[in-house]
Formats: sequence, C-alpha cells, structure tokens
Amino acid sequence: MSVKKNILHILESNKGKTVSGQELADMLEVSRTAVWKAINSLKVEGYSIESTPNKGYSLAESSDVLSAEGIRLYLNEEFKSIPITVHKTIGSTNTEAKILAVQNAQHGTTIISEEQTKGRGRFGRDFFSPSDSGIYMSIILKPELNIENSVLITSAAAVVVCNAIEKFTSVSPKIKWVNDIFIDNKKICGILTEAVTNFESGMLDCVVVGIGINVKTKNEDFPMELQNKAGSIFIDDDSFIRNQLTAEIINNVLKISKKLENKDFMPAYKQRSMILRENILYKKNNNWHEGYASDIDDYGGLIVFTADGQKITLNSGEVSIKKK
Ligand code: BT5
Repeated sequence: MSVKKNILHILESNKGKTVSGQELADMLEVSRTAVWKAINSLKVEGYSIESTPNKGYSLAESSDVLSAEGIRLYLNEEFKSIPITVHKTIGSTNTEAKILAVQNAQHGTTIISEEQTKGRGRFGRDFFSPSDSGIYMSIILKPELNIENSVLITSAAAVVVCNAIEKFTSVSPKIKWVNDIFIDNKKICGILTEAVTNFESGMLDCVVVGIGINVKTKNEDFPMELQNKAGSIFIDDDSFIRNQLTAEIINNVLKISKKLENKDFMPAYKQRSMILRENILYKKNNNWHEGYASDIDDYGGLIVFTADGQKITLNSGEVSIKKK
C-alpha cells in the first residue's frame, strides 16, 4: 500500500480524532515530509483533513469521499481483501468491470466512481450519474451458475440494496420489477446486470452487477425530464457517509451470490414489489399492453394475466402501474 493509502486507512480508522505527523511517520516508517506530502495530496482529492499545528491531522467525522480504504473498514472479514478501485470520474463502471472481467479479475472485484460520464441503463439508455452525490458501482461475480439462475442476481441485488438503505434510514424502499428501486414513488436506484461469456467455451464466465444509487442528488440537479421521476435517499442530510452503505451492499451481494439457487431472497423481493396484484401496462414486441401482475416465479419472471385472460410470463422488459 502507498503512504497515502496507509495514512487514509489510519485516519479513517480514527475519524474525528487527531493523529500526530510523528505518529504517522513512525507507524509507516517514512519521513515527516512524506506524511506531509501525502496529506496534501489527500486534501487535493477532496478529503476534509484538518491540520492543527503541533497536534497533527484529523479526518472530519462528516468526510464523505468514497474511498477503497473507507469502504474496506466496513467489509466483513472474509471480504476484506477483495480488489476495490474508486475513480473520481469514469465513463461507466460496468464497462470498466467488463474489461477487467475479461482480463480474469477475481470474484468480488469492485469498481466504484464518484461520477460517470457515460452511465448506462438497460436497452442503451443513459443513467444520470453526477459527481459526489451518488454511488455508482459494479461488482464482478464468478458465481459458477447457469444462465437461468444467474438472472436471479438482479432480483437478489435489489433486495440487498433495499435492506441496506433500510438499515441506515427509516424508509422502506420498494422494488419495481425487475431492477428499479423506489422511495415515495421516485426511482432512487437502478441495477444493470451484464453477463460476460467465455469466447471459446460460449459458457457464462462471470456476471457484472452494476448498481447506481442517488444518495444526495438534489431535485433541481436532475435533468428536467427526470425531476418528476427520480429521487434521492437523503435529500437534506449532508452527514451521511456513502462508504458505509457501499460496504453493506458489497458484503451482502457477495454473501447472497454464493447461494442464489436457494432463492431465499424471493419472499423479500415479492414483499417489496410495487406491482404485484396491480393492473399494469407491460411492453411486449415494442407495444404496450394491459395486464394484471399476479406473481413472480422462481426465476424472477413476472406472471401476468393478459386482458384476454391468458397467463404469460415476462422474463425481462418494461412495466408500469396502470393509473386508476
Ligand atoms: C437502470 O436502467 O436503471 C440501470 C442503471 C444502472 C446504473 C449503474 S451505475 C453503475 C453501473 N455502471 C453503469 O454504466 N451502469 C450501472 P433502466 O431500467 O434502463 O433505466 C434507465 C432510465 O432511468 C432512464 O431512461 C431514465 O428515465 C431513468 N434514469 C436515468 N438516470 C437516473 C437516475 N440517476 N435516477 C433515477 N432514474 C434515472
């Protein structure tokens, strides 16, 4: 680990407390100048580090910069050594993760960014990913699953994200099949799962789970066309620390990915569903149709009764609740 990363780790572990420059230099066996340089570089990166003459350095309790060190602090022991990279800005964390996956990145490798300039949704759509207010992350999973079961990872990840949000807030998020998470009827998170197949064998090599969450994005900061549709978890709370929420999600996605085939998360998925037992509109063959959302099957498929009484299963696609 570099001096900078080590210092960040020590300051993160002592958040709000002052650690002297000499202590840091002794712990890391480097010069005071090296410590000073590393601290300055961290400040440039946006960390709120206070320097008190003759006392030392402290990382503000409210510092909310996403960092691998800050996230690692909250990871379960068994996942502490997964590779995590945090970018200031990137095109798309999913695109980057797919490149790393092809280069044989290990299970659990996680790419995160403070901002995405080409954040992607499904079907070539954009995911708005402004800086310093959301969490945009992609986790590479090598779940040793067949394709049928691997589609379940999107539903499982949706449950994980809802539980994580519920752990840190008093809100109870809802899921709109398949991959959207809503609070107060506004979308606060989208999930994009992409499979990477092995060229030679044609088998599923790994899965990239991309999760985008609006944590502190203000309504006026969304583009006009999203202002009525998109929301944030914490609208007016600047003290929330994104590293903790990120770690909670990584811990549970990695845990759940080991036992997807048990489908233990399905009852929670159904319970959080916004559309079950509702009249809906669904898109099929590029047209919208009316139907009734009756159930979700063991593979995450939506069981719908069509307007003429037929029972069909949708495996992916678009739905919306029919306005009464
Ligand atoms: C999604 O697609 O919602 C999946 C989004 C996945 C984003 C993550 S971020 C990390 C990783 N890297 C990536 O490049 N992507 C993943 P979909 O269901 O197709 O929804 C896209 C639609 O949601 C857009 O057409 C907008 O209407 C709306 N939208 C775009 N940005 C939004 C935002 N920040 N919050 C809420 N809604 C948004």
